[in-house]
Amino acid sequence: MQVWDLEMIYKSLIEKYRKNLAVSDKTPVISLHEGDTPLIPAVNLVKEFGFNGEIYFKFEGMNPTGSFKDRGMTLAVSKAVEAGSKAVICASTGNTSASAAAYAARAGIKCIVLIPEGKTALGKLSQAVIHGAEVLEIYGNFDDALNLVKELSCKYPLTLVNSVNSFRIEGQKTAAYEICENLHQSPDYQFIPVGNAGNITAYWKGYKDYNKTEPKKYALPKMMGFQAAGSAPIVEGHPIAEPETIAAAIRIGNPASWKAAEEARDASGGVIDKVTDEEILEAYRIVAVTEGIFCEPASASSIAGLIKYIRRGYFVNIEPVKVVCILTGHGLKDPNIAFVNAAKPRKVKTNISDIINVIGF
Ligand code: AN7
Repeated sequence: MQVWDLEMIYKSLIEKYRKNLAVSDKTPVISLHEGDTPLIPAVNLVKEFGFNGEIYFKFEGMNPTGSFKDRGMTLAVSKAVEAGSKAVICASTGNTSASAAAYAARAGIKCIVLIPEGKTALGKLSQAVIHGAEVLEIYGNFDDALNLVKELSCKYPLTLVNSVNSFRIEGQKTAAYEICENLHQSPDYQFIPVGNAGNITAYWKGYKDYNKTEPKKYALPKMMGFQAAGSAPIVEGHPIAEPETIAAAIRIGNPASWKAAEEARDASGGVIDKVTDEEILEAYRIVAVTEGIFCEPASASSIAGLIKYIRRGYFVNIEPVKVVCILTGHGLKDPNIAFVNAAKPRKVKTNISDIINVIGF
């Protein structure tokens, strides 16, 4: 099969949503076949919690580099190349750097990433280095790194590909389109992790686009964002100087899209709330064990938020609802966390009776 046949079968995210994105015939499409991720009904979770309605997981871990960042990166890097850029730069807790490195490699341009020292999951770091990015660990946190790359991209010919680059948000809004296409309506509630707050902003934008289509069948969902308790600036109402959480991807103390996230919350009648590391890890295990879905801890904050609100009785005495939980990244990004939070493999002798003894049959 020739490559052009493959291009006919698969439409890149940019091709699929061309009319909704700021691209022209002159935009080179840098794609790794991102998007079109599964919307998985959480049938077991619904049973386990006796939930009054439907729960779906939008599993963004199925994107080519294993996170939702690819939706924004395909557009940001394509536009960078169109503008003649020879290098992209970003700050990252891990997933942005993995995605930027891959798309820059595909485009044949340089990628420079600044990450907080010692806090990046090995899976993400390994992606950035193998794609040939220049990876700089700074003695500071994500917020320090973001300030530095903003300044560097102003002073040098480096295109910033963090979500302050509006093409990132534009690309990421397509996930909301896919949900509406799959459900033939919008969900009533969307639960989503909040770190730098770009993604909640992007989804809100996507739902608003769909809400404008005629005939009217796409209402606006309530946006339910969740920060980790030790890194919850929007919930606390002030920046957190030294954010902490086991969910390193959302260890962010001063989100770039703070205002836009509040706008999404308020205009939708939703909430931005926090969940503890214990609640995040519980949700991380529950979704793995009951649904067979392995997401990373930051992603599990959306499920932790949903479980917290179910237990609190938030959905009692209302009509059955449709809920979508965004699982932003794949669990394989950070296998160490899984090992610390699950039963260890057991060693047995090489014979049947010992094996039967151990498994208890
Ligand atoms: C798995 O990679 O900020 O609220 O630098 O990796 O749009 O920031 C990652 C964030 C949620 C939060 N889930 O999304 C980065 C970075 C996962 C993530 C978020 C991130 P935003």
